[in-house]
Amino acid sequence: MNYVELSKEISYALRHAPQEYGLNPDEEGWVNVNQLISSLGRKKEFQNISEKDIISMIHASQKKRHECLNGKIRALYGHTLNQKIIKEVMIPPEILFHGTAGRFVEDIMHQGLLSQKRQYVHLSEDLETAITVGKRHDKVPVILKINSASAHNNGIIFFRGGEQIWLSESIPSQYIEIYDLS
Ligand code: HQG
Repeated sequence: MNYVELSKEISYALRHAPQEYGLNPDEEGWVNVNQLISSLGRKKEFQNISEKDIISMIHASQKKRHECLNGKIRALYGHTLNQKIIKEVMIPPEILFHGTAGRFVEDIMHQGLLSQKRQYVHLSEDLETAITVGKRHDKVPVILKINSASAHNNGIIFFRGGEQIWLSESIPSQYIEIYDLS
């Protein structure tokens, strides 16, 4: 069983294209796990997948991207669906990080951090996750430090994503500074 491929396929289905898989996420993004399994089964490589395999895949992953409970499964973050997924509002830690590409920094410092194609801005509690995320966009990423306590005090809403991941509305540039990695 290739857990990475399974994880990517499930992320695609739950974050971006549930209709393609005949799935109808509820307002928190949950779908019926058996419906997902039968839809995945149309592809040769996922023909014999069971709920147990999916749970093992979630546990094997370093990043908690999905949650499977009581016959249902959801992606914890990353959604681009039109239907906005309702997340749990929470008080963020004092500081959060965001890894990005150098070429985006000027715009970010003017417009703030925007969610772009996704439903929320994605932030992380730890530097390491931010660096990994930034490397998806740039060989030498830029790390932004977000003054989340101050943003929260001024009414910006934060939500819980995965274990390391926080979600938020747009973050105006006054709360953002470049973090010196050296
Ligand atoms: C940038 C992965 C110009 C932003 C990760 C980012 C994450 C701006 C890019 C999750 C901007 C969007 C999401 C502005 C933001 N001007 N660029 N005003 N505001 N940007 O992929 O946060 O591994 O949609 O800096 O771990 O990189 O798949 O978001 O570079 O948690 O589970 O626009 O995806 O999770 O890129 O990554 P993305 P992201 P998984």
